[in-house]
Amino acid sequence: MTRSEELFARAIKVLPGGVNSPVRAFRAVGGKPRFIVKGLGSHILDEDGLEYIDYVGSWGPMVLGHSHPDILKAVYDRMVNGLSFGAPTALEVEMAEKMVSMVPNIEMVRMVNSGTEAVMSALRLARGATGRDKIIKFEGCYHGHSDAMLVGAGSGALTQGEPDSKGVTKGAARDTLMAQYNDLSSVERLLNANPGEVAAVIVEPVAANMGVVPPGDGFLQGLRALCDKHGALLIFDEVITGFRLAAGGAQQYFGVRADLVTFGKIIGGGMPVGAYAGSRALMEQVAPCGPVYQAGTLSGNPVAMAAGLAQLTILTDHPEIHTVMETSAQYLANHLRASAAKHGVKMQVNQVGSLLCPYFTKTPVDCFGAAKTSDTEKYAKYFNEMLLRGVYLAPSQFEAMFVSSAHTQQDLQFTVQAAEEALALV
Ligand code: HOZ
Repeated sequence: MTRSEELFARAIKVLPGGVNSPVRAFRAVGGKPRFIVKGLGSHILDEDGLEYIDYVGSWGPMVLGHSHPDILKAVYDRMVNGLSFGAPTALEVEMAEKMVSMVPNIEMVRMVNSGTEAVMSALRLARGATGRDKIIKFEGCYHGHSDAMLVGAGSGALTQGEPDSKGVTKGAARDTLMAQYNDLSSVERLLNANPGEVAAVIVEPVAANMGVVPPGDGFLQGLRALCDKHGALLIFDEVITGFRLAAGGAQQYFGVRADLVTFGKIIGGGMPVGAYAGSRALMEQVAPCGPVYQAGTLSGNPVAMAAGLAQLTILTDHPEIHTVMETSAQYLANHLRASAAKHGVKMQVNQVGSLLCPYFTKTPVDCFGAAKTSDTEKYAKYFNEMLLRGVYLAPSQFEAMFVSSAHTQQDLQFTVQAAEEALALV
């Protein structure tokens, strides 16, 4: 028995499924999860001393790779002075100023503790500010696990085959309306059928929890126009795309304005954190300024702020990082396509910025329906062959592959060689 297997055997006795978040249980790909002891740059090391090139990157936040010395130093320098006060610290102000300076169209920020919390709070704010109840989301988009968002959800809910979770009351789900990603007419129909009732349309500007599905030409612009026409707010869930696609996130990358933006783990450099942000007029609806209540002892936690601020500072000091990551992702995507063609594997590779995803299907993947045509058994086989060769991919078809600025040319070459071998076997 390996050390990871031993730990997993213990884990399943005390943690549901042996894990604290479903996808990492490896159920979608078979086999046992690897227990990680260490990460450095683009590599992670497991309990058995096996090393992998990591393309999960803690599901997105490790844009600079693991254990970046500036981030570790910021955490250490902060933590020796205390871990949490439940009172304001200077770091929260600096962090909010930094985010406002980087992201277009936001004037104020409220820090929370996770992307789930950010979305839940932004929806409450949208409802409070508009006096409307309904929310439009897209099938296959994932916005964390708050009740109202566990309807047609992507990520683990989709992998698990339960896009509508048990335990969500009809009442909580009733006001969530479902549209189809990249299909503006589906949004328009819902807005027309619910006049004056839709508080917000929430979207992942790049859908990255059903694999990676880029917005089609005019889709995000069309959402903006529809929201303006119907008096609804447009919420960009940038838990994955924020500060990753560009310093200013998807708003900058696609040139489309959102009313509210939600962020997650990336603004903590890997520490647990989230935030929502928008115009002063909207954000001043939040307590203690306004009537929309939301609070949290660990919100703006100084250690998380220190890590996040260090990461965002590096991103602003080195504006070339986003191009470097995008170029690496393009390299991987091109080589994957070439290897698939060489071995007669029907594959689509979607790539936007530093996000990519190979789908085992002949159908171009531009929507949820097309994503579901992927042969998930083939993905599982491919995943395991890559793992055997020392490449750690998302243990589910319906997640993204995350490239960081720490991935070297050598890593990329190793990865495409491993993929070449794996694709010959699927
Ligand atoms: N929901 C995350 C993927 N989109 C997975 C979280 C985890 O297992 O850490």
